[in-house]
Amino acid sequence: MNNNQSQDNIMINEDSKNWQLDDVRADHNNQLLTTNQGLRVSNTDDSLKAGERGPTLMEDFHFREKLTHFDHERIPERVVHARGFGVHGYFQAYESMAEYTKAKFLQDPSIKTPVFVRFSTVVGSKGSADTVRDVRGFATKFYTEEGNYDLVANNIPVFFIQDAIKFPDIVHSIKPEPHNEIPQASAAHDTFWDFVVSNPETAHMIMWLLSDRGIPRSFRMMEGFGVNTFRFVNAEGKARFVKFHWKPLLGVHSLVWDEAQKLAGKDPDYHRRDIWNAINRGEYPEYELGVQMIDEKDEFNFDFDILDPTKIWPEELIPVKIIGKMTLNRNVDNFFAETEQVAFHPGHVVPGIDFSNDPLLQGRLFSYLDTQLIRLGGPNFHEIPINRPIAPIHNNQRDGYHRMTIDRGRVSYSPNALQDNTPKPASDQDGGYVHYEEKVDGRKVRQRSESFKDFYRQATLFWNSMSPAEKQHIIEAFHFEVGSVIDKNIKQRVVDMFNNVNGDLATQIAMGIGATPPNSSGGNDVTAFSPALSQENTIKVPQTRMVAILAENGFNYNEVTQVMDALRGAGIHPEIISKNLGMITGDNGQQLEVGKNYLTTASIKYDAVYIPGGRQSADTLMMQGDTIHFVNEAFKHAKAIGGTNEGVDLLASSALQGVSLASSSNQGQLMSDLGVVTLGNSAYITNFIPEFINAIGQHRHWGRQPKKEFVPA
Ligand code: HDE
Repeated sequence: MNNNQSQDNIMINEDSKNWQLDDVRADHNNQLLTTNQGLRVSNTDDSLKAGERGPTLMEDFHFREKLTHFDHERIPERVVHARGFGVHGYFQAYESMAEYTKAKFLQDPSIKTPVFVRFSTVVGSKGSADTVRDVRGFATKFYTEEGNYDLVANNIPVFFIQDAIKFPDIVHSIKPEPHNEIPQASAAHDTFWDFVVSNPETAHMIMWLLSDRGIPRSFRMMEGFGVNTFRFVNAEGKARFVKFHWKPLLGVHSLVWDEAQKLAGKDPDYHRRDIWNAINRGEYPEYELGVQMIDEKDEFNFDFDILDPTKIWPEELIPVKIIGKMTLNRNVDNFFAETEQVAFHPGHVVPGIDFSNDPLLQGRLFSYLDTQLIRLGGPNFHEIPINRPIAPIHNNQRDGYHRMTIDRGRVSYSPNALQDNTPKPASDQDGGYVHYEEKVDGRKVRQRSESFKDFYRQATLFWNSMSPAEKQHIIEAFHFEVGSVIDKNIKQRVVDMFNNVNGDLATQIAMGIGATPPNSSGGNDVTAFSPALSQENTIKVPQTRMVAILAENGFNYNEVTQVMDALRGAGIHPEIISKNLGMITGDNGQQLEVGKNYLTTASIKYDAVYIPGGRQSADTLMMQGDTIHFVNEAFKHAKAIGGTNEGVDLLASSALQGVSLASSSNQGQLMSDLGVVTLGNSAYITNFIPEFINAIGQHRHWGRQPKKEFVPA
């Protein structure tokens, strides 16, 4: 047989994967019901019985097929990252990266490479809540013309452990405790903190996990990090160490802990709903791909080991070069077929991307393939449509569970003469993958490199880089997580361990959890900080934010419509909330439709609140406990709040401590204080609107909580 080159020459574009999926999409609209054998079914509501009240008959093949299929509907959930949400999109390079890598999808800015991204939490079961405190997975499959490349990343740039052999231990410790399967999707329990204090290499990752990064506002507002050190290799064979970054164009933003916990009950699907709705509205999440590169010759020039996955490469030291952009623009047709069956593997690489000896990465290269075999039932998972590369597959692998390909011919071995020794290995020039020829020389030892043994200095760098509000959030997270631990010895050891990071931090932790503060001052000599680590310095834009407008009959129609139009114009989504669903009537007799009532939503689902004027509306709102609670909760969560005219009266009767409001004696006054924007007279509404939009874009207004700001002990 000839290797049919023309058949294999493929043109990749954004829609290539979508077209490929067309082969397996099934639309059952307006069709007659059939069995899986294609037999038309006359009744699917009554089983076949011997008499109307008699026993069901074995003969009922339709009943047995339907129930058997149902009984087998589930596959094992992922052992970690069980709860996830997948979306399609495409990636485009900004410029050719040929100087650094021969990976074709990074060469030509005109090529749109299709991608599939699965976001996930790590610890919880498939049915757990989205907003728990956890690391988020951010796994991307690039369907390139050279085969699939998987960038299996997290939203935190470091990991708990340094060697993959400890992975079962860390995961066992953080999962629900085995005797009673409690708690679900949470690190706040004894076994996890026992692991932490027994493994000081976890210190840096714990700082990130307990920071705001552990409770993202949205998948659309998270960074992604490849964590492990990889290699770029160019066409000349020159290699560089590389770390991968995703940077969201909406900035990096988080929830607050109280909000995250409440959302877990009120809307466990908060994150998946958020990205699903955004994509359906055409607000496509975008992330820039960045790389940090280190020359092979500079491998040992840093005060940390560049192969250690508990270390970042500080961006101020090794800048992130932005090399392209990913746009997520299509939701899945079917969750199971796509999101549940997608199989990622850091070993899915293309020429130009290679590995390092990072011991975590080396272990991952084994684990991901192994896990797919048990989860997806055999070695043919690459044939499941979402996993199929766009590049053609030719090899002598055959058979196995659920084989779909009908391989023709009698040759399934190599070398062979009967088929002119095809399919034959491709040379480097033909795109054959050649591993980077790293020189390795060593004794077989079960040991950790001495250069991996600095566990605290970067944890201190992280702490130093946090704003006062971020520091306070970390302390409160310790109070919750370690406060939930029962064993007093473990609690004390947490204090002692984090005294190595920072003495003030350890003292503050101790005070909240009933442990003894350290007697030595603690910490280390790191005084540096990295601005790139603080979310305070992230992109802040109002686009795609959700605003609740609280109104009742008699609301000021002109104000509300002007504000809604302006918000929409700024890419913000206003929604009217009222006691009852249906229509509410404004002060001019015109009506607007209510989006939600107080039972079907809550302030935690919005980024900001606006209370319009209208005497009757404001008076009704002031009588409603739900409304007052809504406003107070938004205030507590540091969200933007707007009020105009009589709406300001409602704010005045809420518990917005320490905030100055526009006064009714100065009707034209616009007041903007700590993210609360108020106006006495709607004639000046055009002044109010930009100020309110600006407050929304700030994400949160931490200055409201001065009493809670971190005060060194
Ligand atoms: Fe994973 N990891 N992991 N991991 N990981 C899995 O593979 C593993 C690690 C990450 O949406 C599993 O298909 C080992 C780091 C993501 O389907 C499993 C080690 C990072 C996902 C596995 C690590 C990740 C996984 C479970 C060494 C950040 C979800 C299901 C300690 C770079 C992918 C599966 C998806 C999933 C093993 C550490 C990211 C068991 C042995 C570091 C995003 O194979």
